[in-house]
Amino acid sequence: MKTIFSGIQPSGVLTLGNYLGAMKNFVEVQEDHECYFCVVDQHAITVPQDRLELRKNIKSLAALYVASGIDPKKSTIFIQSEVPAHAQLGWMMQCVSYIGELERMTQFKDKSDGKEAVSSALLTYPPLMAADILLYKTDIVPVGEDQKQHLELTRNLAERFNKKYNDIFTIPEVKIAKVGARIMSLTEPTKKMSKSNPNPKSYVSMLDDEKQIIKKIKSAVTDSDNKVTFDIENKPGVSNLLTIYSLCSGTSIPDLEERYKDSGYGPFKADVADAVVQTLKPIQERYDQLLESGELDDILDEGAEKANATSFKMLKKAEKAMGLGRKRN
Ligand code: ATP
Ligand code: LTN
Repeated sequence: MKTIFSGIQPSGVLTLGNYLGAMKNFVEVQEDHECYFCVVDQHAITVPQDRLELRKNIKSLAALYVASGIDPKKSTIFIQSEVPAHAQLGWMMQCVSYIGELERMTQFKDKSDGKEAVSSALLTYPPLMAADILLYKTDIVPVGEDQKQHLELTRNLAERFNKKYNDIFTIPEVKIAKVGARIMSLTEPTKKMSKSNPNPKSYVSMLDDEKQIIKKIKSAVTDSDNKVTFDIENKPGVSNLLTIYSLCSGTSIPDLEERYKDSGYGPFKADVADAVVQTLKPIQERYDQLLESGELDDILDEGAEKANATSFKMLKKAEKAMGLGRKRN
């Protein structure tokens, strides 16, 4: 059975973009793969975080994994900082990375652009992500479009390590959804929807209530031509809503175009909002139950135990390959 690993940062409440681009796909693949889904809190601290907010977001993300349908009996759900091998191998992967290749990462450029105090970890974030993946002999990494470049780098680092030291790492493949890999902002549809965007109108949070969802979708930026057609170049806002609607309802985009060809944006937006509400409602109900019970802590304890056992073995192999520590007789 092939192994899957993916991670999401607890850097805010998850958005519909995270759900449609990442989490929804995790649920589908767990049936026939060995899966590890991680709350990557050590990645989140590469930019400043309020400690109490971070604590809350970590639990919230773990609960959303489970509420969305990731079954702890089938998949391992855990928190990155509870499995020390990640930071340990992360350091070793930094030692095989070059500053030049890290500076070329778009996410680094975007997140550091115009800022005065940029943490060095924002630059060395990709070697830690490589460690996350390589510790579990991962074959496939399902992510949104924005992570493609980091995955390419992970493959390069793994190949470099294998060549230089010992052939121990599995080279992972990236898996990007055909539709939904890049859900766009509701206020600026040429930018991706992001949970760390300071404007809450730009995204639908997975925990928004019905009223908020309707309001945000109704005020989503479109254009003045009032025709529901899919055209990313010229109609990014409408195309984004069509993508969201299609993924939430299971109806294809051409079928939706046909259905709304004579109606304007008003009725279309009302139905998009309804489809989003219907998608998120059951997840939110399960989420509330989980946070009220002790079930989540048990799931995370068990997940950390399993992830620690697996990752420790690979960490030791990597240390041996690099010559760290002592040889024991
Ligand atoms: P941040 O804004 O804090 O950088 P983010 O919202 O971009 O966070 P991540 O934690 O970086 O979210 O990403 C988690 C997963 O969700 C990744 O697989 C990422 O590719 C995917 N993802 C993030 N935003 C979108 C989006 N707008 N559309 C589709 N997938 C997305
Ligand atoms: N960099 C990713 C989060 C992330 C991840 C990973 C994704 C950290 N480690 C390992 C897949 C596999 C992001 O910002 N979305």
